[in-house]
Amino acid sequence: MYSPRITPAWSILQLRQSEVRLCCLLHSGGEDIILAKYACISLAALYCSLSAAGQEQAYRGEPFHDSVYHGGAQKIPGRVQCAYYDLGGEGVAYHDMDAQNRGSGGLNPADGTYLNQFRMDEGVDISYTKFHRDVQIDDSPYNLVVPPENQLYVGWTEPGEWFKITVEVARAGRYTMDLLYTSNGGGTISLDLDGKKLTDVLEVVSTNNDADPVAWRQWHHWNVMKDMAVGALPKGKHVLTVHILTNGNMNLAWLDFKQRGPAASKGAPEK
Ligand SMILES: [Ca+2]
Ligand SMILES: [Ca+2]
Repeated sequence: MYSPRITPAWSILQLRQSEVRLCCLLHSGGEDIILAKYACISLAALYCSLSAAGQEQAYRGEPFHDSVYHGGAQKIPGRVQCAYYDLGGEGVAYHDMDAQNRGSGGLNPADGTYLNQFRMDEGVDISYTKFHRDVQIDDSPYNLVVPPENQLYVGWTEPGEWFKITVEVARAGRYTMDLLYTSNGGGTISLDLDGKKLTDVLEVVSTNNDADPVAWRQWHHWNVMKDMAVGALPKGKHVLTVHILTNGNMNLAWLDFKQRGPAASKGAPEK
């Protein structure tokens, strides 16, 4: 069966049980001569064609940039900063459960400083690591790994939320990632690449510690999960989506991508 590429020039003439009859009017020699072209296409093929067309035009986000960061798409291999998720807003570059930024401009009052006001008008909830306070926050002895000071991170995560990050992959290959995070009670995340599943469900191990006498600090016990499975990444510019799947209550700072082998693993040794 002839399967034309479906463009706005085609219109549906007739809908049958499992196929549609299409018509495309072609102008030839000015407006006087109009040629009609007909085709039949199965409903399944029509669905695939429309889905592909939808995906081609879908993404309207762009790499994050501001007065401090103007490096464009974040680089892989390397550390991908979660707080530098793409520009584009709710429903395009991210989905957050509420429009308020509960970190920037909230917990961290708008005081004119870069860190307190970082992306404060966006729904994704962002904060940064704080050291040397009267009550230790992100430099407490309950850390498993000491994070950098003033490290921006995506917090107040809830199941169903996601954010997209445009990345530039220097070399095709198989990758793993290290994750700098906290997790009050454990949770799961997953990654998509260009709208398609990249990873299985990734378990984020709890950093809760009953020995900590300060209840709210359960959200500030930092750790790095090493070598989380990612899989094959193709060379070039791509859009990564981070999904919060279950439990939430995670703070996600960076994803450090490391190449572990060539794209096709035909007996090549692990590096
Ligand atoms: Ca929010
Ligand atoms: Ca949130």
